[in-house]
Amino acid sequence: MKIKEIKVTVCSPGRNFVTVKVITDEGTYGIGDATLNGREMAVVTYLEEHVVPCLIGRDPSEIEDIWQYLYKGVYWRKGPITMASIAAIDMALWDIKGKIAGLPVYQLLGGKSRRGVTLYAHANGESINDTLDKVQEHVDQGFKAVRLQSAIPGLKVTYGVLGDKKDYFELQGNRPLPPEDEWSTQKYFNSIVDLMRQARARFGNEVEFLHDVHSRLTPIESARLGKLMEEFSLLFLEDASIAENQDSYKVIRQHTTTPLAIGETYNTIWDCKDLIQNQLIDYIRVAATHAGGITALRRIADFASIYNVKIAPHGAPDLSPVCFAAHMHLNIWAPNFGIQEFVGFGNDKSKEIFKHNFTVENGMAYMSEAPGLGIEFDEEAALKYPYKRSYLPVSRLEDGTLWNW
Ligand code: KDG
Ligand code: MG
Repeated sequence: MKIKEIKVTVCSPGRNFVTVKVITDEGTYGIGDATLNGREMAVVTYLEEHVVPCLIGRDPSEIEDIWQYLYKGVYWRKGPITMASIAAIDMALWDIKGKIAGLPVYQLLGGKSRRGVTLYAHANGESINDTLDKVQEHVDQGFKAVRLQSAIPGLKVTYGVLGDKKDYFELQGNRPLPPEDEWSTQKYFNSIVDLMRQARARFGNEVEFLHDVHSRLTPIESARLGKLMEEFSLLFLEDASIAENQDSYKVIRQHTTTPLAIGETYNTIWDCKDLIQNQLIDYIRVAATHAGGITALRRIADFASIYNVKIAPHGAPDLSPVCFAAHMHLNIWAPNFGIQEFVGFGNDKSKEIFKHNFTVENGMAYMSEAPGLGIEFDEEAALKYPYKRSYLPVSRLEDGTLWNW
């Protein structure tokens, strides 16, 4: 069997998604997600100009060799554009392998380690009460874990809070240039403790709480936050600080027992090797789309398992449902699975394009025995929603200084 054709499609059913379809000469095909929020077209060019021509005629069953060829075989290793491209091809090849074997991908990884995948939902509000009402909605739906983000009093916008937008899937619909958000560490500290205190007072200890700092704090500030959060027993505190210098997490770790999670922007195991090996984190949040696909995430999960670090894959609305499918297979298999971020299965336009039969019940996601990844991509439907340039906001301090994401 040979790879005959590879198509790259960008669609925007609210968010931009880059989808790869690898087609064999025997007619079997597989799909993969190559979406890199705000840099989508760079990945499309990388794939079309530098990856697709090298893969035509190759044997699609040689997933590992193709992965190594696209990673080691290239002088310029790593980076988000390279790794998103490798990821999409890798997912598509696993999809093909599963379809040919007549087995879901998780069976090829080693089979199920659990009945279903535990999810955490998002509660984002304009005020603490508003956020807590959203927690209530998720609890009423059966979720046992919820991420809490609330608008910070005194700031015009708080990243991650919806404002007047109806849903996450439209959040970035019309941002042809990056908007600018404000950040104040002092204002944040003035409100975050109240949010968690009121949440525990209202929901007791039956619900797991999580919180994402979006890397806005320095390590010592994160250490302080971690200590303040201890009384609220978070499942994890996410992206407390940037960890380009992985050693910097030692500062946080030595001050607090609040569990730490990081990794959604990481592209390889090298970005988190020290964090994992030195047990500076508890959850690694790499996404299949951004860190080299199923092949790479399987390797990171195995490495992390030696150090008691669990996987908690990124699940934001800017990862396509194809990435969610890849995560489902990894999560159901990985002995060290922690939790999966979940914001729903997309809006109606997205559901018209991506078809699957994953189900959610009482805060858990379940999958069928469908062979491969168990997700279909409708190219005709995708063409109805063309690419729209759109960016995440940049973050500035109140005096104008450009700040961390
Ligand atoms: O592209 C950026 C988003 O995916 C990110 O802001 C979402 O932090 C995020 C999360 O945890 O889902
Ligand atoms: Mg995050």
